[in-house]
Amino acid sequence: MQKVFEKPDLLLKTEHSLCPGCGEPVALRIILELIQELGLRDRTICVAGIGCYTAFPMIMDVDVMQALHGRAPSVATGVKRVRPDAFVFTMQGDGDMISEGLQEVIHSAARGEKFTAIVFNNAVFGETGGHMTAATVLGQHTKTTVGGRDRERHGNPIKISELLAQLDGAAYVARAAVHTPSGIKLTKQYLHDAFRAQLEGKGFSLVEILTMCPTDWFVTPDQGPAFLEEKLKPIYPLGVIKSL
Ligand SMILES: Cc1ncc(C[n+]2csc(CCOP(=O)(O)OP(=O)(O)O)c2C)c(N)n1
Ligand code: SF4
Repeated sequence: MQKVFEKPDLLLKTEHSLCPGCGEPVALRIILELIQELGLRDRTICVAGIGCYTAFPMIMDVDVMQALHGRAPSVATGVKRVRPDAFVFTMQGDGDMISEGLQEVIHSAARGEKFTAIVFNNAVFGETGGHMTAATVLGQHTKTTVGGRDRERHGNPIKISELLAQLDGAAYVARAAVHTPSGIKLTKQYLHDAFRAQLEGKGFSLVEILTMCPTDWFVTPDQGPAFLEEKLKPIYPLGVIKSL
């Protein structure tokens, strides 16, 4: 039988410790495929935040620095400034970037730091058990918004891509999702364009990737894509928000 698809070499093994139906391993695979296809492996440095994706460095064959919760953009700033020849990307969750480290990413984008920020937005603090983040959508039931997120009580969700796209230092900003095959293809295209923006020295780039978290959405793994489509996508529309 002819082999038509295989894992990228940079993915050391296909087993992982994340939940069945999680979207984050899908996003990781695309990132590693692109790094391999663009021949960036030897100059890549990833700065990882803290969340379920913190398990990924064990299975990715690229250099990774671990940052404190929310601080990855500041660490990436330092890495890129001392190694301008390196290809640098951050890997954060919405809890890490939008709740705990919002000022870090805003200032990095405003300064036009030349790394690519990647945020896996599943609208919850996944690893610690499914609490509300700044990206939790109104009405969403989490461990800390038991009756659903309420505008008066908990405030409105922050749309990180739209927020950062306003800043002059941001060269490329897009939002993608990995809940369908066409979404996965588009995610790869947006990541490619963000990586290019960095390689051409245009400025800060961000790709927000909506990812499934069936465990903390209290649905079964097979219901994750529909939940993302119905609850998250209307609030977080997909597409390129800025491209200089
Ligand atoms: C300063 C600090 N506060 C809280 C924590 C606990 N903590 C670890 S992982 C995590 C949740 C991460 O959520 P997110 O970044 O959205 O990623 P996910 O787990 O959903 O992939 C939290 C709150 C921590 N490690 N450091
Ligand atoms: S808790 Fe959510 S984000 Fe974490 S591994 Fe499970 S499905 Fe993925």
